[in-house]
Amino acid sequence: LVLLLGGVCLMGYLLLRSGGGGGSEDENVSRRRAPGSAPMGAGARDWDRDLDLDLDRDRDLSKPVYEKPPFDAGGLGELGRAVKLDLRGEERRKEQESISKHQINTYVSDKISLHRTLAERRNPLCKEEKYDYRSLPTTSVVIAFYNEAWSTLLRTVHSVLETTPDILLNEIILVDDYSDRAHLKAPLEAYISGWRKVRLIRATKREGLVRARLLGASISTGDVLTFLDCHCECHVGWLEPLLHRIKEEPSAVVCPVIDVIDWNTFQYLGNAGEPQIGGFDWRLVFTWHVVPHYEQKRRRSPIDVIRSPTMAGGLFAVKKDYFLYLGTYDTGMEVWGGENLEFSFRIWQCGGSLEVHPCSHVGHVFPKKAPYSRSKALSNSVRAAEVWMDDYKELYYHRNPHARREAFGDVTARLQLREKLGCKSFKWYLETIYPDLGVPEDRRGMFGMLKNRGMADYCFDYNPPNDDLVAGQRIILYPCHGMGQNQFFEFSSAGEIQYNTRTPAGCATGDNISTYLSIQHCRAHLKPVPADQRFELRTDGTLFHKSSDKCVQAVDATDNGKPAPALRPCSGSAHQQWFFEERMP
Ligand code: LR7
Ligand code: MN
Repeated sequence: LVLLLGGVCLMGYLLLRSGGGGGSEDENVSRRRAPGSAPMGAGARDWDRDLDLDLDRDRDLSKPVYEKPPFDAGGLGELGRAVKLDLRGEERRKEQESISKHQINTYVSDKISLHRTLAERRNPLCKEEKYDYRSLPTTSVVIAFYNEAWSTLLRTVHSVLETTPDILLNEIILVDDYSDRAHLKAPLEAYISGWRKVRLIRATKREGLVRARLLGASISTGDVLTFLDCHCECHVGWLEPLLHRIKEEPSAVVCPVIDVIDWNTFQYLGNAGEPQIGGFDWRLVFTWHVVPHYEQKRRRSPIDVIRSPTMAGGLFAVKKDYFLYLGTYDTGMEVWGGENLEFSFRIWQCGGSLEVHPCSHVGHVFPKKAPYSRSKALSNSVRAAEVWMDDYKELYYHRNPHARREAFGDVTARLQLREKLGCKSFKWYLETIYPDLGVPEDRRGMFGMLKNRGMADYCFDYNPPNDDLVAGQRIILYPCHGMGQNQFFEFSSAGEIQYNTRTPAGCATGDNISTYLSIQHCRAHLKPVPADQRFELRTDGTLFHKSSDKCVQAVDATDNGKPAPALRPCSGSAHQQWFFEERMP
């Protein structure tokens, strides 16, 4: 391990505390009968007795590292309830200050017990699963943190200790990624000192989450590495399903269901319904999806694992030797972003599987907005594209022309890894693992900025009000920026004007009433393409909309005073002439 992680170890780290590491597991695993249990009936045969003792012992084997204090019915935020404080004056100011500092309402978090009990969120079938604790692999939980607030970090640690069977946990490894906040220095060390199974190591420079996690992994002793973000809460029974699946299939990388903890109220929003799986769009942004039909068919029970094309990145378990075999992480990635898609592609393309286990639930606080700069995400994504996406990386570059100019460093070692492991192509991955992702055609001259001749330097522009592609939002005209993204359109061979940077793809849709073009979900699966989404791009550049018998025209002042494309009687004027421009560096 040390050899393989050599690069990481060279960075140096300070081993601060090692509570428990090699401590005897047995002293905590009582083999006595539970108090009050009935004595064996006379005449019971030996094998009956053995069975009885076994069950008894297993009950003890699920004991957590530390018992959760009794549930406090009146406590703020207990059972994951929302906390809403009616604050005024100085207290209100402090609350606002906590939000602007952490992008999480840590004022509220500080008032909630670090040991709060969560309500049951699992499918009832999960509780019927019984595990043979002694045969499950052990794990090290690695939690990297950078400038995390006190109560969110410590609630994460307590929740792991209080929901994880002692016998399965080798240690929690906290990795401080060179934080500069005082509470994470001596006060943190003092707080955890004397705890069993909690170790704290510190990076000696800012490593970013990839190398920080690897630093933690490099001193781990468990069979399985379990990574968590530093603002999580584990639900009872979260770990067993992950380890059980890995025991059954050592090349499976398994994610818990990620429940949302509200950044403002700390409400725990999980539910027992079908979890979502991960995907991505052609900007290489991670997306969530409902479980597709073919996957539902493959599964035999609602508590079977769900295969997922990608993972969100923060929360997963992987067998340590398999993680090493797969080449851990790309250590050329900095700070935040991209590593989750890179790892997802690599897992699938190199013969593993990526799964979500419906019985494992972990809550995660999604902050109001990013609490630190994430500008490195671009070069990280480019590294992922360069190594794993073959020619499909062009689809990404077309939609992010600036990515092509990004200095992404050297990926030779990662390409060699791909070669060495004999990994499959991205085409295989798309066809086999993510068939639902629409693959754009990107025919030469038929994609990029959609520019008008009459209104020079104005382009089709689409800005969904939130991250979802909201059907019905109007397309506007905006000064061309050449950055792809929301000005990237493509004319498909079926005659659609597609907005397909995001998933699912949107299509320009015209109607006779408003005369404006809106983006709606493409309905091309209704062959032929529905008339309201069908256009003809003629050689003179006119975009003819057959169903309204009109042409797309650049109108500089629409009903709201702003320019937008609209359907008007065909005139052949320059305002009705369009062309695509793919701005290359
Ligand atoms: O420089 C850094 N050093 C760190 O140690 C930056 C971050 N970190 C730590 C950080 O303190 C945290 O514990 O790394 C962890 C992840 O950082 P977050 O919490 O700021 O990231 P996130 O939750 O916004 O982002 C998600 O995507 C990231 C892509 O790089 C990582 O994979 C995160 O782990 C991931 N989080 C999750 O998957 C939780 C569910 C969120 C979703 C969707
Ligand atoms: Mn996070």
